[in-house]
Amino acid sequence: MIPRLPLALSALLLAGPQLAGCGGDAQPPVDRTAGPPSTPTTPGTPATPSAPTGPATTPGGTPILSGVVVERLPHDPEAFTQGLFFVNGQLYETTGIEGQSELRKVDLRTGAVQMRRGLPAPYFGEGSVALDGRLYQLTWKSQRAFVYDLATFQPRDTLSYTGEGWGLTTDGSALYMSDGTARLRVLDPRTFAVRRTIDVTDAGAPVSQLNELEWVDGQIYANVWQRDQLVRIDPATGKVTAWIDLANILPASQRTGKEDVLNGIAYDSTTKKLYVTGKWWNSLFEIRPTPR
Ligand SMILES: [Ca+2]
Repeated sequence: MIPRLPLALSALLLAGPQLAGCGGDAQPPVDRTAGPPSTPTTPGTPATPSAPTGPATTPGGTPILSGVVVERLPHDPEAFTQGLFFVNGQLYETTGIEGQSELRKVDLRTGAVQMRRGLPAPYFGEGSVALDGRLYQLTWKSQRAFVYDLATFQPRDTLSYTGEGWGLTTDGSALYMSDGTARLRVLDPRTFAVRRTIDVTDAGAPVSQLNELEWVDGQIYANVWQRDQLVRIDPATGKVTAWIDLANILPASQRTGKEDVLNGIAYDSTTKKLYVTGKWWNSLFEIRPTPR
């Protein structure tokens, strides 16, 4: 916690509406203040945005952590990242856009694609995760999930669901799926039957636009679409237990203007390192959520 100095208080008031965690109609992100998400970030934003500064909580009292950058690694700027995860220290990624969607096995250190498989049109690839040697890939609006052999990327199964498919993660037993709303589905990995749902709220208000997901030591981390912040969710209650601020993690001076939004969270349980990237970003960042 930080003392309520005048500077800290004014930062808190300024940040309040963006961090209140309302639904999709809320004013988004820090990015929106500068224009569309693909444009460079606001002039005058802090030179070291990932430093642990700023308000320590939202107006509703939820902790805000800073995502301090530990290491910056290469990422394919042609990857419209939709899903990102590790299995035994190996990084995997799924990408989107109709006609360009892929499954990828990726070298963490170099960003090189070691194995790939395209998903043909009309499918628009979305989130992904692996469980028990099966790689699951969602599609945006086709209501189909494709299942592949993780080792070979050979197709194994096709499952169906209602609504849109956005993000996917696993606790090692069930799958957790987002669809752009504030509700996560807990799915049977063999059938995609819905075991239960989780309504995600922050200080009582729904947090919608939940996108890419990651299970990290019993908590779910989620990208909030078009925000430069992650939420950390208690899967038992759906309550947001922290915001992780990644505002301008990709510095404006290093953007080409093509970059879309932050998306992609992967936790390597073998090293206990947490990584994030974005759609068409040229970098993958190891971050450490740090209290302010
Ligand atoms: Ca993930």
